[in-house]
Amino acid sequence: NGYNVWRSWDEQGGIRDELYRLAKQNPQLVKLEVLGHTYQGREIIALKLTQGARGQADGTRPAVLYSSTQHAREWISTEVNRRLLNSFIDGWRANDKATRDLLRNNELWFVLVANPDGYQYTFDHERLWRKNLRDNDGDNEITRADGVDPNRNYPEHWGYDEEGSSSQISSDTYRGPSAGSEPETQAMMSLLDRGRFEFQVNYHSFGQWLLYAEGWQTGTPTADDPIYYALSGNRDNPAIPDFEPGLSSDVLYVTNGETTDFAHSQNGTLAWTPELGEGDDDGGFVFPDDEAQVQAEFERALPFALDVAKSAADPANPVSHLG
Ligand code: 0X9
Ligand code: ZN
Repeated sequence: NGYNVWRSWDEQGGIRDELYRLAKQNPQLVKLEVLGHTYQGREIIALKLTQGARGQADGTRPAVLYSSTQHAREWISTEVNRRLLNSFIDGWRANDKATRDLLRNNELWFVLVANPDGYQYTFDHERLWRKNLRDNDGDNEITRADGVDPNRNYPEHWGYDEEGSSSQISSDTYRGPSAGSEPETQAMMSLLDRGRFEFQVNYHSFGQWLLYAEGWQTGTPTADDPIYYALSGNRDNPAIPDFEPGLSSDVLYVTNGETTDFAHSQNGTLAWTPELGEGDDDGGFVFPDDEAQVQAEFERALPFALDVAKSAADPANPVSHLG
């Protein structure tokens, strides 16, 4: 496809193929589930990793969801999450004791591309596309007027105000015609609503933030704060180096109809939105197509991702590599 690192959804050896291959090669560990289909008919795929994955009913072990690429152009989030998925599978295959223990006692779920239509579109047509591919104006072609922001469509304070999402179809934060209207939203909801996820890590880019829910809220302390603080670290010593942790509305901006807010308010899931990669408004979404830099970003994000997995069994006593 002309890139060193990035792989599209549809291409041979692309992300979809890899998910099927990993499931096929690791039947004892991996269960693949099609959560739903997009407007253009692409599958929205989740993998569950746990020992004896296929014989073990879902939700019987403490669960964590690692999701990514709701926003089509945020390729580094696919790639970091893909490497995380592979690191667990590789650790299992290599009989690494810590990995085996984690996967015996927990369910780790992965949705690498939550918006596969949009993601594919960024490879084929427009690198900086963000939303899904709903044909808002019904003219049978995709233009600026189309697409819904998958991260503004959830039935949690949906449409709460015009600042945290938009009613304008051409806006990049268009919230959709109704709460939960989008197939991508419904697919993710079918997973989030199934049982309790202790934690969700919803990778986005960019900005080097470690945001936590709830996005529509401003500065309200909650009973969950001690766990958020323990796992996120602080400004001087954040859980992902150089990522400023904080309530998303404080450090970034307010949102509504947002995924992690839904997970939190509906099911008590504690959820983060790491904003991977640095950059500015022009270049930030286009992470360098460079293996060393992509791997470094993954390695930077890894200890926090592992902390979350290790903490799922007893969230009230979080385990942090920060000590
Ligand atoms: O606006 C968003 O959806 C996210 N930023 S991005 O630049 N990747 O589009 C931030 C969402 C943060 N919201 C919550 N954590 N609630
Ligand atoms: Zn995003």
